[in-house]
Amino acid sequence: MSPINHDSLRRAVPPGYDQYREDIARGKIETVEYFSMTVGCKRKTMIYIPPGYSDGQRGYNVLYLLHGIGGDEAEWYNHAGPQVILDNLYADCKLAPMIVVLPNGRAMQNDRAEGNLFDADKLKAFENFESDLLHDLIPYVESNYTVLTGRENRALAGLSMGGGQSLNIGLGNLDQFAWIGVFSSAPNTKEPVLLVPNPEEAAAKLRMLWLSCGLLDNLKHVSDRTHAYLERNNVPHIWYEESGGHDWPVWKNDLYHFSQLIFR
Ligand code: FER
Repeated sequence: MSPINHDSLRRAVPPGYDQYREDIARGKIETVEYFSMTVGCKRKTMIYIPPGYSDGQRGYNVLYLLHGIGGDEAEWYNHAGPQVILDNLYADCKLAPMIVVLPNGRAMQNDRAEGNLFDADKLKAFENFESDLLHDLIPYVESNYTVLTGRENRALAGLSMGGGQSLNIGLGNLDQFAWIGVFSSAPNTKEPVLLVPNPEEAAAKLRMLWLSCGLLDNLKHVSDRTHAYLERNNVPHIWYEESGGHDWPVWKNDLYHFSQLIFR
């Protein structure tokens, strides 16, 4: 895979990609709870199960899709209707079989997006999520759904704070994730040299690293810095600068494209 810059993808979104279609099979999206040893309480996550899912089947890949600083496990659902975008893609045979887990990435007792979202303990909770994800949520998902459990069957992606988490956690745990998607990553993103201390290893292990950001995004310097380092150190990635700002049309567009490229 070579680094490519293709803003033209933006134009490739077909009209109606995010509109509810009457005549197609539907997946199911619901909220479930799991016990987190990391946080010491039950935590909520949303989960999208694709049309045709059945326990008897061989197993599904899993995409963990993370929210931003102002959100929680329902942020994607409330703003983007991911189940509509994904149902439409399944109807057009454009997705590999996957369930999509929409966790709450603020791993602390009160994980609601309230008060000052930049409080130190709340920012720390976005770091704590690494342990919640690896030791609590993934085991829960893998013991309650018919999913495949190899690194090549797991993707981690997210927007803004969740994009930073996807880089920090994903690149820090390449034995767990082969596919990483980063949409408009926030200043929680580690410095490149800490993120990828061993570029050769990252290049060998990654099946795909997608890095995108809106050209009008005030946080674009974070993505620029990451991209420049990856390029300089020959870590293949898709670099996608797109029209738009720090906003939902950008992230919906990213989900539409990224989801079609994983688990191939
Ligand atoms: C910051 C600016 C924005 C920051 C985080 C954000 C941790 C997150 C934005 C988002 O998730 O939308 O300085 O620092």
